[in-house]
Amino acid sequence: MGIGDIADGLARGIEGLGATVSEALFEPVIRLGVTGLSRAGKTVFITSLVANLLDRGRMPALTAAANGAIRAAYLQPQPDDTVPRFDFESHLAALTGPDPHWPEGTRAVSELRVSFRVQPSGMMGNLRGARTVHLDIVDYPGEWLLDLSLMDRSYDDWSADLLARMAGRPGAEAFLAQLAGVDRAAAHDETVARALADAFAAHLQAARAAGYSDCSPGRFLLPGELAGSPVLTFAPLPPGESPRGSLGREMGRRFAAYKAQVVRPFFRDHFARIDRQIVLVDVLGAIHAGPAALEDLRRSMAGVLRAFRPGTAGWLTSLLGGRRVERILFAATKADHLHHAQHARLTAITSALLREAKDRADFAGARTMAMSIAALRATTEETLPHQGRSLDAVRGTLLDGRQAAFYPGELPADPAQLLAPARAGADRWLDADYAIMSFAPARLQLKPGEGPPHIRLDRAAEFLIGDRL
Ligand SMILES: Nc1nc2c(ncn2[C@@H]2O[C@H](COP(=O)(O)OP(=O)(O)OP(=O)(O)O)[C@@H](O)[C@H]2O)c(=O)[nH]1
Ligand SMILES: [Mg+2]
Repeated sequence: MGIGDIADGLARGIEGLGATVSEALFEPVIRLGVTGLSRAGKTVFITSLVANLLDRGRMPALTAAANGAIRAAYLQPQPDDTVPRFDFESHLAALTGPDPHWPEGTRAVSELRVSFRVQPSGMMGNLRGARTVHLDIVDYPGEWLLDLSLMDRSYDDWSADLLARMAGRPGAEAFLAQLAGVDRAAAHDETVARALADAFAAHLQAARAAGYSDCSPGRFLLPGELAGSPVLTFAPLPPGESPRGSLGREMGRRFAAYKAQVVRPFFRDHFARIDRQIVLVDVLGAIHAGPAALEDLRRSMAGVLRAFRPGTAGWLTSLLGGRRVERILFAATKADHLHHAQHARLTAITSALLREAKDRADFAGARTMAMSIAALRATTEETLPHQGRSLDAVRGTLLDGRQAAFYPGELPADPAQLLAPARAGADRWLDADYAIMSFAPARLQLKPGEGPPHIRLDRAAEFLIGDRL
């Protein structure tokens, strides 16, 4: 990371600051970063959070909502003219309409601004008058997040790591077979490069479909307008010489171009100036998928969160122009799959899973917290009799419309009971079975002033933005 890069980051930061009218008018802006791998629950979280900020009847733990300091909340045209607006209305209609369904996976970046008119009650409030606070939120495809972990890696380093892990994964065989017939020192040939890149992309798609989290580069999964371009025509190669004009040299160059022209601008434009961050993790889904998936999730999240390196001179920090993320919430999503009696255990597992990132953030002076949440509660709790004892279960509507009660298994009180075997490479959980069900969103009848039902979304909001309202 050179000085030039840092200067670029700083200049952008200042330019960005000057550009928004509201900041020029001293209306404070909170930029909330919503971080999470694909399917972690970002789009549902943003939709439900915004709906519950507009209609605050279910937000008792958000102090400024409960005590009436928030006089009004409304959606604003977003600050960036070149970023599409987050389609809040369509997502909300999908979740809360007569035929409730989950939104589709996100394919492009979008943005939304919620503005609050805030007047604290009591004498201070009356003296100071009402003020406006803006909350900016960005949504993006989770696939792209993993690219963060590429930034501080060289092409050879990345290749070696990837090739070491690839064997046995879906689609790897076909790619490795092609690779065996390729000489990295041979003169670059676009046909060879394209064939390799296609086989590599096919492998990533297949691995992702099989539940692996660490499938990057992200644009190989969701190329958008970059499909077929040279920045997406590379693949990992085994170590060796790369003379000028060789395949190895060209692949290395494209990897560097991918980082410089695709990854860096994305994070510069959308993650710069983040004050508050929520890291959403589908911990239950990974536990259900088994030890390998949980370890894969742990490693992927550590790789991603390392890039934020709060407090040190990481490349992303340099883009932030010295600005720090002040608060980070680590949230296990979809907690409505569990009876609340088990939420504390899920939270403890989440904390332990993200321990490395949390310690680093704590050390750098950010406030951190872990929590189990459901952005959209799709179940109700129920206690079922079972072989002379009772099981704390949940009930919901399955995707095919049937009703089902469901007991997901008992999470251990000690997170190490899951994390240790996962790290050690166990191929299944020894003394427990964890199930998960795909529930559809429940059909709702919202009263006026009420947002969609959730679990601890109000506490999450209080931690993330409560002090600024
Ligand atoms: N039961 C339950 N399921 C949820 C909740 N939030 C998300 N889900 C499930 O998780 C899936 C993914 O949620 P999204 O919000 O689309 O995930 P995302 O992080 O935006 O995913 P990408 O757009 O692919 O990056 C949904 O389709 C639901 O099946 C929740 O609060 N409760
Ligand atoms: Mg999404």
